[in-house]
Amino acid sequence: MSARKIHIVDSHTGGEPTRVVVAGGPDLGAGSMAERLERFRRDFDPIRSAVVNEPRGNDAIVGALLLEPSDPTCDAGVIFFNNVGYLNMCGHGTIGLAVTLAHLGRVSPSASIRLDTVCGVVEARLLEPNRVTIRNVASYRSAAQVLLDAPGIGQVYGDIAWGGNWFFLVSRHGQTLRLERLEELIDFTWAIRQGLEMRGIAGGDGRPIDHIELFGPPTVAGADSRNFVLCPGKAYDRSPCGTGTSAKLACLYADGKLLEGQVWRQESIVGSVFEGTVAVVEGRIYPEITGSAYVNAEATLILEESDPFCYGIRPACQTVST
Ligand code: PYC
Repeated sequence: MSARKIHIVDSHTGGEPTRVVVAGGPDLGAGSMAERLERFRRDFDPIRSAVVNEPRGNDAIVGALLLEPSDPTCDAGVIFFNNVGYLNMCGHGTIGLAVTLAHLGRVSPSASIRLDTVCGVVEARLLEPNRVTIRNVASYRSAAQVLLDAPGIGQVYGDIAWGGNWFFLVSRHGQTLRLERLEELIDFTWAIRQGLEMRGIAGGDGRPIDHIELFGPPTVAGADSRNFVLCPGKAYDRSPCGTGTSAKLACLYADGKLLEGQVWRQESIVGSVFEGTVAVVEGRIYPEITGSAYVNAEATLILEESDPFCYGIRPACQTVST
């Protein structure tokens, strides 16, 4: 049988990688983006793993499968995925996708693009070849200052907010947010994640809270805050996290600490910065996030069935002998 070939373009947004599948991905047929995501999960999950996991990728990469939109007002559709599954939305990935489409000459370097995502339409405006503003889906806080007793770390309070994914946002945690403390920060946030699961604390729509976000003082001039974001597969976000910053903006707005149009500069754990504002339309909060992305590779992945790790290194592969 001949090998499957998948053409990808890699970029990073504030240090966080995005791998756009531009050709050779799975045929998910017609239907809404949510229906196609379910088809991806059910019938083609090994391809997700092959694209982002080792030995071709790594835990931090977010994949973006480029598709025809199901919403006719959109220019393209996209399904985001990671080392362990699928994302509803991805802010850094949307910025990376817009820069990638410009790099490929599929849109002009000053284009405005409407993207059909699993959780709604997201707009991306290219300001410069590498700089993009996205208007995210409506974001909101579903619960404020929820008390959590987490294994090994005790009590923490966090807000629960939606920014295209569900986040638990913690400001009082006693942690110093420095890259040198990566292992401690991962352990701490993973304990929060486990605590949320153990205690059945979920997002406003009952779905799991699979992103944890800590906030601390900024280190970059002009930034308002620094964050550390733990992603669902235990990787940390190198960027300030587009959906996480959206969730933060929704909380700040709800607390009266951010006005419509006022700029919030969110620094990441590696020192990259997103600028965020909110627009309020009919009472709903639409975050706008601006960041920079750079294309850094184009490649063809080869999926050769005789390769014992053809579909990536996953827990189920651990018993495969080479
Ligand atoms: O930028 O929204 C984001 C994101 C989610 C997970 C990793 N990055």
